[in-house]
Amino acid sequence: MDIIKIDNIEVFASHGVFKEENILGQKFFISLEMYVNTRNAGKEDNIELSVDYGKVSDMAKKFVEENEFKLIEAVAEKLAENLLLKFNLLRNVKVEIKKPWAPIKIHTDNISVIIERGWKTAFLSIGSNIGDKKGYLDLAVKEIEYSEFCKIEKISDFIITEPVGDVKQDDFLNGCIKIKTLYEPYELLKFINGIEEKAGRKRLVHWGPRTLDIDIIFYEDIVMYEENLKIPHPEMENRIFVLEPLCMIEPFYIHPGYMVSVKKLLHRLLQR
Ligand code: PH2
Ligand code: MG
Ligand code: MG
Repeated sequence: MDIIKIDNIEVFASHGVFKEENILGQKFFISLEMYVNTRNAGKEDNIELSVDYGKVSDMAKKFVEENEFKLIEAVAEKLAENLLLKFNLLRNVKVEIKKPWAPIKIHTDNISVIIERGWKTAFLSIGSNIGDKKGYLDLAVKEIEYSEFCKIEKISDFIITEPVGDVKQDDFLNGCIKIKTLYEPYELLKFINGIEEKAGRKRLVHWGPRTLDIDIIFYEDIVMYEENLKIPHPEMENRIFVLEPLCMIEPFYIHPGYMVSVKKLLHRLLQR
């Protein structure tokens, strides 16, 4: 990926754990590596097709000067977030915050924090089998769209599916959504649980009827198997109601545990 790089924007600001630092202020340096596809801007020689480094440096300087944090970790985190939200073509950003005069009792040339943040791809499965099923799925889409930390890239058709599992219940309406998100996996889980709550979801019967269920199917190529969050979704390969809509929007996405495409997983499931 192409990079636009800015080294050592000098600012005078008041970040620090000690109150003397907040009162007196000191020098900081901001360095940025911005991952932007510059192909079109380069071919067309047009600034509108790239990220304007003048605007970025102005914004970064202003942000670091006008806010006050205790930690340079927080300066870096919030600055990265602001840049990713403000500049549409920015996919990823590496931020370094240097604090060369940090008041510690030994001499160093410099102390800094370096972080990399960016828009991550995730796939969500949505389902409903109580009341206004389409209304609930539309609500999920609307809430995700509304969050500045998520951008919807693709939505599958919604399909009617028979309930899977032992509980006798009404048919489901199911779909899949591809998003880009600034949330990390647990933050994304908390966000979608909030939407389920808004839809009046009550957790009465395990695998029972629900107004709205939102599950994380994939998050980049992360494989995690923890008590409260398992990615990829451990049942997805057994569920037509996940694989069929997923195949509509991204048939060749590779399952990072099995290393086969979702199209192949669907094919195998249908042959069982
Ligand atoms: N969700 C379940 C259990 N069974 N069956 C269908 N058809 N669709 C679902 O979304 C579904 C299910 C648990 O999440
Ligand atoms: Mg589920
Ligand atoms: Mg769920």
